[in-house]
Amino acid sequence: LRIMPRAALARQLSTGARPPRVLVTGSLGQLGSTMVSTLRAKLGQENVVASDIRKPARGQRDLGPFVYADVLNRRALEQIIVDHGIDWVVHFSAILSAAGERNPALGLDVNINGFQNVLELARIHGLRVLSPSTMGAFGPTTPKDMTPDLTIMRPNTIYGISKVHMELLGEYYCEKFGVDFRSLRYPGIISADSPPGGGTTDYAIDIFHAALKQNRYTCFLRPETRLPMAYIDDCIVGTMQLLEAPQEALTQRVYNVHACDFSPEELADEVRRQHSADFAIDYCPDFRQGIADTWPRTMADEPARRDWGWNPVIGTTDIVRIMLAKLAPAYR
Ligand code: AKB
Repeated sequence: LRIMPRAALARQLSTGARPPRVLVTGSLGQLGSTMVSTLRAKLGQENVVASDIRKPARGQRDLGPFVYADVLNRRALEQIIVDHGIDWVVHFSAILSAAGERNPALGLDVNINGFQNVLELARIHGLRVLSPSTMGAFGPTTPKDMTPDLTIMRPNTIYGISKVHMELLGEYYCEKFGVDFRSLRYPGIISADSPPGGGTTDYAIDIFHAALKQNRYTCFLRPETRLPMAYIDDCIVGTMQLLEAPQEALTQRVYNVHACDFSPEELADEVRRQHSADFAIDYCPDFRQGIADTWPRTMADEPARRDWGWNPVIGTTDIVRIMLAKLAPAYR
């Protein structure tokens, strides 16, 4: 892949003279707030501009620069990039799988047009772009176990289709224009910090709130539905590693990442073990079952481990322990 002078400059910035200035889109979403605080701890408060189309909660606003940014408005986005001297964009704005099936037009607009705006601005202004992809980019004909990076990708959800478009377009811009595009295919991400937003893996967060609140949960997936998952700390560490990796280390632009995998019945068993033997779960599968059925059960992620050090350390037992401990005070 061609390395543009601007990319070399960005690399130098990451190790030397001044830290890169980073714009995070969708910063009030499930991953955004943790990513922003991690970036700020590393690069300095002023060097990380958080953005969203919502108003930050009280207290969040004082933590550092925050701007309104609608990724569908290219000129307004460009103004932010120019005014703040942005070097890197972490593009988190997206409509997730379940929300995309509820509103396909919105999913297409935000995920495709929003990403195209970011990528085009990256070309014009020489930005590094990290935009996550997902296991949802795989589809019903993809091999389900130890799914490799390169395989059949024929997703049948708006989310999956738009993320395959993102992956391919990012690779095209990298190859053709030298845009430093990077992406990783997230599994379901579990976090206690902010509520999930319209995903198929949300059950693995909802279950903890329900267990603490009423000691029972009705799951929208069938008991045996195994999916790849990761705790947010592993996810953010990995995202930072890929964001900061030297260009030469990257042998590809999109990487699978997998930390652990479990089914709703296995997660419920662990909740019973750690929280309450009486915890009750029943199952009422809805349209999200149809989505989950098209996704991998496990993903192979050797290239991410080899190229930039992906090394998740938090497994299912720890996830349950951490989630219960973090959420418990809110239900006392
Ligand atoms: C979703 O469930 O849509 C997301 C994802 C796997 O990308 N959590």
